[in-house]
Order: sequence, then structure tokens, then C-alpha cells
Amino acid sequence: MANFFKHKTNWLNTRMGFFLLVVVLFWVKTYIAYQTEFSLGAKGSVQQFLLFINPIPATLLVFGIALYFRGRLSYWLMLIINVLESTWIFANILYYREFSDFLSFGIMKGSSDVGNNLGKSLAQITHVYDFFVYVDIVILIVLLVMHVIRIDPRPFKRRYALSITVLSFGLMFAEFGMANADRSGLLTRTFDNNYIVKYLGLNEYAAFNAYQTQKESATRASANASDMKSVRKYLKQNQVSPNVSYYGKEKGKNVFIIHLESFQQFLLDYKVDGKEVTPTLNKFYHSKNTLSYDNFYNQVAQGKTSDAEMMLENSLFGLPQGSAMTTYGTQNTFQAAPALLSQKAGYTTAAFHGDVPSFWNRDNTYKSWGYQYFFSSSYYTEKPGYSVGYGLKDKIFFKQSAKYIDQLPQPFYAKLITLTNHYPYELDKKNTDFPATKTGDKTVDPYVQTAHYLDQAFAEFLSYLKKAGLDKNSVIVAYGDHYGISNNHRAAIAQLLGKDKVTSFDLAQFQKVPFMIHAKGLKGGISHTYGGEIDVLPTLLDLLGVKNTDTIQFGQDLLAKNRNQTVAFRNGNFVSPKYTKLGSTVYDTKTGKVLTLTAKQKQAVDQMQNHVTTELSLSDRVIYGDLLRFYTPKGFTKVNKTDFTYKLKPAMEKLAEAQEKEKTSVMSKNGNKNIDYKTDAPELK
Ligand code: GP9
Ligand code: MN
Repeated sequence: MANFFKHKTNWLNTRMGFFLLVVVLFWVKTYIAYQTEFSLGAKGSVQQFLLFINPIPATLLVFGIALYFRGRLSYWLMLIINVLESTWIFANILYYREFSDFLSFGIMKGSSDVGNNLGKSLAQITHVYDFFVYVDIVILIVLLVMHVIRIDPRPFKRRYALSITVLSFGLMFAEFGMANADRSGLLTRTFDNNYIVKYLGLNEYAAFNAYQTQKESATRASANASDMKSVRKYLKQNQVSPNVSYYGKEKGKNVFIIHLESFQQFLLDYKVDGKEVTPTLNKFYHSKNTLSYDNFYNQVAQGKTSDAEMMLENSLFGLPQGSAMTTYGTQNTFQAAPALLSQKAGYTTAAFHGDVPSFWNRDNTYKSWGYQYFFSSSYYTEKPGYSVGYGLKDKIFFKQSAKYIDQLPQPFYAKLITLTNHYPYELDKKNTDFPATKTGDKTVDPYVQTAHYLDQAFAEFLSYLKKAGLDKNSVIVAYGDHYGISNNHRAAIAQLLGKDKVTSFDLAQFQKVPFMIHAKGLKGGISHTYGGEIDVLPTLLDLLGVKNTDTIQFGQDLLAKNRNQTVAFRNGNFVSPKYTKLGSTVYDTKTGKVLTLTAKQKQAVDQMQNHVTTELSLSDRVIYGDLLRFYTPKGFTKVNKTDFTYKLKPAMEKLAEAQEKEKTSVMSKNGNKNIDYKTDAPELK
């Protein structure tokens, strides 16, 4: 064996030869770890290819440092770097096993209350085979010690070392270019750590995370309690009193938040070939027991769904860039809907979503928000054909969610995030029984088909609620998170709206999404008040009679009489009943005409702009500075993330225990049987 090596592989006795051997072994090892230890979800040839090659650039760069050093030292350094790099993989394997996510520097610093209990469980989750990540190092050491590979004492040319460094940077840029072409906004929108590792690799992820953590902790460190004072002062000045005829009217009822993915207001009552796209939602919208809004706007930015969630459950705006859930969801202190409702009114709180839990960092953020349960992909049965795009098809998702809803002690707060009506609006033939629109724009035309499918799924869910008796004691909130058709499709939008062309004003109005609150006996009707996602939490809390006068919320109850109807878009533009301001242009909201302002009008518009800019920047200050750590409303206890686990087994045990203790779940009241959920989903036949 030794002879074989000596004879055949003289090149291994050169510095470059040994370096390449180290790099290749490390590359192969990383790739094996990718495939066996992480679920990165590489789909299609581009992603598979990037996953395969992505360890190379960083490995060349980092291990290449050793080439700048002489003789033995250089060999030593290669091994030391290997130990460090392998330990990074090792630590991530363990962390991922427990949290389905990669380690972040914020967590490693163990700063204050993040404590993920990692230390305690480390021994339990380590497997013997995990140490395989060190195998190549052992082999290399043996080969060197046995002199199978000889150390090359000759000085290594600086030029060559430099070439390797330059090459590694070149490869890194190429890799980033390809990744960004496949997933634009990879680093600016910060969807999911899995994505960064899948596309760029573990080292690049580490570098990006270190940069982000450093930026965050700098702003966090410079913030102080007096910043909170100015926020509170502002909120106090802008406080409105709730509507007495609605305050507390729905006290103690269960709450369903139905997140209608990418669902725009124009879809309601919209017809294609004479057929309603969403007959059930239309009925729901017009019901005398539904409070509906026809001037309700989405206010999201790059964080899309996550921005909507942030606003809905915290009444804090998303950030101008990236996703607040991803960047601040793990570390920051929150006083979100789930925590408020469970602490102040004894609610069980649960989120449901048919995608992986790491997307938008939900698995961490939801703990910070106080969600007791998060039913995500691992809780759902997955078979070929069950999923499309990001995850489970809505009909299957709702059906499988019901068996968990049955088990929640009442009252509960349950958020169900649908998925099928998401760009690119793909759906198989057997689920498509609705005509596409005929604008000729391929992205736009199938939108109504997936919206129709979502409507059918919603109809099935409503039938289930009725069957379970939940229609009587629940408030059902349904809302669209953001646009489905982006502004890049002007011509198609014009056709959909039956206009010759659309102006910027039309596009701003196109940002309306449904917002509906339904409950048995609730005095409904379509309200024309202007509002947006930021206003949902105060509205809901008032309806439930949960005190929120001392909470940090930037929205206002939509039912309040004297509320401010200026709706901020995240870029500082705004809509109001009178004026719509987009950039420097002001429109008359009633007619859509551009206005030349009189001095008096200008004063009014300036005042509104001032309001918008102030609320956005104060909300940002709360998130950037983690200001909620400085202020806890009376009767509220800071959320402790370690109270929650979203791992299937322990979470289900906890739920069983809670059910046994409280005996208020639908199942407890139904002879411990699930409600029979009816669906016409062809996959389940
Ligand atoms: C993914 C889903 C989609 O889990 O929520 O998010 P979006 O792309 O709409 O922001
Ligand atoms: Mn969305």
C-alpha cells in the first residue's frame, strides 16, 4: 500500500499536491454532510450543481492561507484549518439536528435570553458517526507520520499562493452570480439560512452571518431605554379610543387567522367567462356577520409574507430591506399576539404552515412571539403529488391541519398560512377546473386558477368548522398578505381591470388586499375606512376585549371612530381618503388625477408625510434597537423562548398533556375522536 502511494503519487509529495488532496477531501466531506445531515432542498439541475461545487471556492480561499507559510508550518496550518473548518461543520450538524437551522453568531455568543438549551442536550443528540467529519484529518496525519506523504521543504512561490487566492475569489463571484440568477435577492431579502448554504456554502453563510450579527449588535448596543420613551410618547399622542359598540364583543372566542397567500382585493367578486373566481370568499365578504374592508392595503416590502406576519401580529412595520423575522426574529424581544393572548386571556396558540419551518426564520421567530405550537412540514403527511411550489397544496394542508386543531384546548388562536396561490401559480390539471384569464401574460393568467383553488380549500375548511361546532365560538379573520401580480405586468393588469393603461396611481390602488373578520352574531358590513396590515392587531385585541392601551403598537383599531386614515407604504409613499402620494406626485384619491397643490393642501400633505415618516422610522427603531427589551406592559411577562419546542414528538406530548388537563379541545368534547374532514382533493381519493 505504502509502496503503491510512493510509486504512483509523487505529486503528493509536493506542496501543491498535498494542498489539492486536502481540498478535495474537504470538499467531498462537506458534500456528504450536505446530503446526509441537512435538508437543503436543492431542486433542479442549477441548484444541484451549485450545491455540489459550492464548497470549492471557500475551501481554496481558507486553506490557501497555509500556502503563504514555509515548510512544516504550512502543513501544520492546513491541518489546523481543517480541524477548525470541520468543527464548524460538526457544530452545525448537531445544531441542525435539534433546530433545523444553522448556527448563528448571535446564538453562539449566547447573548442574554436566547439560550437554546443546546448545552444540555448536546450529549443526547451526538452520534458516533458524526465524528466522521474528522476522518480525513486522521488519514492525512497518518499518511504524514508514516512518511507515505513527505513534507515538501522547498519554498512555495508567493505568486502561486496569490493565484490560488485570486482564483478562489473569482470562483466565489461566479458562484454568487449563478446563485443570484436562480434566486434573486438571496442576500438582500434573506429568506432562509438553508438557502444561503444551499447556494453559497457553509463558509459563505458564516461570513454573511458574522457581518449581519455585527451590524445588528452595533445598533442594539447603541440603543437605550430613553429611545423607548420617545416611541411611547408618540404612540400616546396617536392613541384612539376603541369603538364601544364593538369593544370586547368577541371576548373569549377562538381566533382563526387565515392567511390568503398573494390574494388581492380585486379578486373578490371578479369574474372570468361569467364565473366567479372565489364564490366562497365573496359570500364571506358580503355576509352580514363579516366586517369587511374595501380600502385595506398591504404594506409589505422585501420580506413579503414575513412582513405581513410581523405587522399582523406585532403591529410593527417590516423593515425597509430584508426580513425583520429573519434578521431580528431570533434575538429580539417581542410582545406579539400569541404571547398577549395566551398570557392575558388564556389562549392556546398555534401556527400552521405546509412549508419547512426555517423559511422566513419562522421556527425561531414564532418562539419569540410566544407560539406554543408550530405545525410545519414534519407534522404533515407528504406523498408524491401532495405539494406544489413551496409546500403542501391548500386542500391537503387544511385537511391535515384540522386533526391538530381538533386537539387544541379552547380558546385558541390559530394561524393558518396557505401556499398554493403563490407565484408562479402552478397547479396540476386534476386540480384545475377554472378558466385562466386571457391577457397573454403567462405569469398572470393562471393566477385566478390557483385563487379559485384556494377558495375551494377555504370552503372545505368552513364546512369543517361548522361540523366541529367551531363556527359558533370562533372569530375568523381572513386577509391577503400582498400582491400576487407585481407591477412589472402593467399591460396585463390593465386588461384585468378593463383599462387602456394603468398609472402609478392605479398600481398603488392595486395593493389593496382583503381584510375580513367574521363571527356568528357579529355586526358586519363593508367599511370604507382606509387602513392596512399594521392596524389588524389593535382591531382584533379590541374586539376580544384584551387591553392594549399600554402595548407598543403602531396601528389603530379599524373600528375606532377618529382614527388616522393615512396608510403608509413601506417606501414612505401613502394613501389616504383624500390624497395619495407616490414619490413627489400627489393624486386625488377619489379621481386618481394628479394634483397641483394649493398652499393649504400642501400643508396638509406635508403633515401626512411627516406622520408616515415618523411612524415608519420609530417602528424601525423599535426593531433595530430591540427596544421592547426596555419596556414590558403591565401584567405581561417577557417571553421565554425555551418554553417552546416545535419538534414533533415532544410537542405532541405536550399537546396531549394540555388536552388531558383542560378537556376543552374539540376532540375532548367529541368522545376523543377527530372530526371527519371532507375534501374533494383528488390526491386523497
Ligand atoms: C413560504 C411562504 C412564501 O413559506 O410563506 O412567502 P412569500 O414568498 O410569499 O413571502
Ligand atoms: Mn406571501
